[in-house]
Amino acid sequence: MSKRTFLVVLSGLALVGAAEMARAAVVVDYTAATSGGLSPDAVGWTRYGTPMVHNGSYLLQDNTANDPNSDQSGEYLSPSAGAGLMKLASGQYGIEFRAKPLTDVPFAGSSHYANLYLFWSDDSYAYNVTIDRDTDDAGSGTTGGIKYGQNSMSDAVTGIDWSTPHTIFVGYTGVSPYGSFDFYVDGVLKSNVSAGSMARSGGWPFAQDKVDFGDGTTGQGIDVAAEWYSVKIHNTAVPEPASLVLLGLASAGLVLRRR
Ligand SMILES: [Ca+2]
Ligand SMILES: [Ca+2]
Ligand SMILES: [Ca+2]
Repeated sequence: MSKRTFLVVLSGLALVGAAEMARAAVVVDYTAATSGGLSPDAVGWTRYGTPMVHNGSYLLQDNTANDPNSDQSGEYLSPSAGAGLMKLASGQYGIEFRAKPLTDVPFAGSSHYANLYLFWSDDSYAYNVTIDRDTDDAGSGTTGGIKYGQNSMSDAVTGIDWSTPHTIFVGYTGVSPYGSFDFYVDGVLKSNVSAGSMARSGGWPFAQDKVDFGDGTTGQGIDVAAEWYSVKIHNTAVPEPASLVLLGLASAGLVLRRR
């Protein structure tokens, strides 16, 4: 290719990169490490139930320690990400969280999923995912994943070693009639689940265009523990395109240098 064509291509890449950077945004962000030691309810989120403990770099949800003989709940609901962001069949957004489950969520009853979960709603349905330390509930393992559902739980992702925290991104792409969710682990696409499979009937206005996280149940005889590092809402269905951003910057640098 000619030098001129080469420069035009590079300029185009730089523009694409710049446009992507401008378009992609985190619209709701709670990150424990940069919160100044403040819990979510001190920065605009709504708390329900037992507070989590801010441990410097994470929030500790430990309702196993909070009265071992009874079951607590404690969760935080975000501010709005903007009315209409979460729209069935046409919206585009991402729920991102970084966490580490310290105990397993076994599936033995219809409320267990909510002991360690995220919950959000579009204009038509609600969705929830559970952070699952041990996929087969055998007790000792740390290889788990992300599940969805309530009366029955299904695997969205398996094979996650939860001995360390991981960043999960659940990106929604709205296409008629339901669209689907892409599941990323540490920026790598792992699976795609139809939104119709995850949808819970009825709109849930309290969580529309918001995300709720933590422990949402006092029932059924278990409590679990987890570290929560961050919870965010993005206005795109893909994680921050780090490679594209770098490409854009590199291209811009090359173009500038060649002028
Ligand atoms: Ca308890
Ligand atoms: Ca609980
Ligand atoms: Ca489990």
